[in-house]
Amino acid sequence: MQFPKSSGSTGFSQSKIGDRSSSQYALEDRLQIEYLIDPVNAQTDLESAQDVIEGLSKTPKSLPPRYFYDDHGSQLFEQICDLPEYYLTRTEAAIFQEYAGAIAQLTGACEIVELGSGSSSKTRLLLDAYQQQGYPLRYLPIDVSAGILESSARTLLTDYSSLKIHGLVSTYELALERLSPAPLPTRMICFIGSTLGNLNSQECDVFFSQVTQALQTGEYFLLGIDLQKPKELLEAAYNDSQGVTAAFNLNMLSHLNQQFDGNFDLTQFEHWSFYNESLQQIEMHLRSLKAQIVELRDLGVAIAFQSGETILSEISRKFNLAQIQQELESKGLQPIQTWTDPNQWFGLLLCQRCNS
Ligand code: AVJ
Repeated sequence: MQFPKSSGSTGFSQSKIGDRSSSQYALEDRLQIEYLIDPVNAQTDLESAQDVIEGLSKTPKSLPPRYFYDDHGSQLFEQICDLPEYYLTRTEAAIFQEYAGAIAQLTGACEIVELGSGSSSKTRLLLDAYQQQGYPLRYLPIDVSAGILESSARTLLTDYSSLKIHGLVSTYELALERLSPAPLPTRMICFIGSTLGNLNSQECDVFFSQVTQALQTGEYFLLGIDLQKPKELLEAAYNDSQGVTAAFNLNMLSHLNQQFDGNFDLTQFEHWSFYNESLQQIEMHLRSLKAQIVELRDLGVAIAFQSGETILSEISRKFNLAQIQQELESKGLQPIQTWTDPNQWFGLLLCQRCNS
């Protein structure tokens, strides 16, 4: 099947998923999933393959972090979220627990759009708050991993009987370009879990502009970011004692093997991560344990590694609240309220698109 490329201007495939046995009708009727990318054969997406070739051809080598998230990678990430060292998820969840009601009150009824929805577990706290206010529940999850998008959508629909879901299997960029007008009077784009940390400051700039473009005046942007803190806490969170983060990092290579008929030998690479204090970012690398040549046959490339050579697989930036507030404001996203936890480890910002 051919899926449209991000540059394409025509319509995209659209379907309701699953069987419509009569008992399930109500649930299926509240679910729609659109594929803006082909989740199975992304090698048909030349732009995406180009990323990989470019990243592996330059010095130092790098790969886009979204290649972490095949279905197995998404599962490993869920495990990371439960690790004792990985304070991010539970700290952000605690902030939601405390302030989701305040968020719902500030925005009023709105459609919740979530970039990188994954398992949608924190989103439940928001849905609960909107439900308590008596607002209609509409959710537009966006994720590159079709498996986790579909399964979490189904679970949510079972748990929230009036919820309507319109999911997009898509990259953020593509989804922000293609968002059709909100069915409710207003919309809130959520980018939580500190996924923003994956973008360098230039990419961050572009991303904020894309968010501004996708919003109407008065609509909302909810941003969750990891804040600066001592190096020891940060490095423990990205080098957990059970090795789940290492497995998550290495899984990117197995994803590439599957996607592009590659022959990365996972035993000949190792996980390496550290906090880069001058750039205020965690860096995750995959380090080659020997001199070797790896082929990605579908892409027609052979990549030479020196012993000890690294691939940068992810940056995870740690932010300063005041600074990010300024940047948002300069992009037409006016921060109207911020919340943190008692340790000030994690920050949640609600912004409103202002006119101009
Ligand atoms: C999903 C990008 C927020 O940077 O903490 C977790 C990904 N990488 N452990 C992060 C991740 C290693 C995570 N984000």
